[in-house]
Amino acid sequence: MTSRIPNTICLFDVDGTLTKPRNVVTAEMKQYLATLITRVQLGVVGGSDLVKIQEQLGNDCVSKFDYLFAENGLNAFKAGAPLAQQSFKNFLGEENLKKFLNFVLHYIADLDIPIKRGTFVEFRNGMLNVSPIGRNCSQSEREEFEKYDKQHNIRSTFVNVLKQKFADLGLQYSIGGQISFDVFPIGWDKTYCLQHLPADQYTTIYFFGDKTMVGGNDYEISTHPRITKSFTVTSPEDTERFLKELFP
Ligand code: M1P
Repeated sequence: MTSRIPNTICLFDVDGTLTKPRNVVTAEMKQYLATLITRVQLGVVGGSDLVKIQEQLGNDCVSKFDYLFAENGLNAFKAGAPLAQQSFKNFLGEENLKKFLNFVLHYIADLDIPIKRGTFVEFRNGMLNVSPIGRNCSQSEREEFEKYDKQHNIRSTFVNVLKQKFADLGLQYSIGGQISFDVFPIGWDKTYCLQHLPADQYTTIYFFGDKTMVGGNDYEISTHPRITKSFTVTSPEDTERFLKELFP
């Protein structure tokens, strides 16, 4: 691979970019990327964990790209080998984490909502997921909570309290689903992975993603100053079409 284009890398989102959403990569796309990597460096950045990315891109995917960034780069691989690991727990430290969790659990205990179930906090590697009703509610209970929350702003009020109380912790909050919100450090979106691509070695970075609109999970990286050009794609076929124009 000595004759590859210098200082240049193509970075790909997974869902909707290299694969159809929640699908497995096609044999054709795999073959195309295997050819392309002889000409230019390739990397993947996905929000999912490594297991999920391997389900979509194949068990051998870590060795098929120059860089593979699972969980936006919290779990990073270079040339098939582990490069760096980071976690929410390491970021906050045990003391701050305990204070935060204690406050969250007290707040939920004091919340007067129609029903509560179990698993009020799900501890993930890169974030906490907080649910006032509890994650193991049934589907119908989930839908009821969502309606109740729209009327009573349970989650947004909770988030505002946390923002004030823990303003010094550098956290951001996202109310994306029906029954919970996510808590994670500011900047732990897809731009997180760029720290693993040294600026003097990578002067040209092409990014390909389908959710590049404001609020989409590719937005921050697609507008980052280190991205030379961002391609908004509608499918894996669209990604391949752009690549063939870029690297005829
Ligand atoms: O993808 C949006 C959200 O989906 C789930 O939220 P909920 O269970 O509240 O519907 C969670 O996986 C959450 O982390 C995620 O942001």
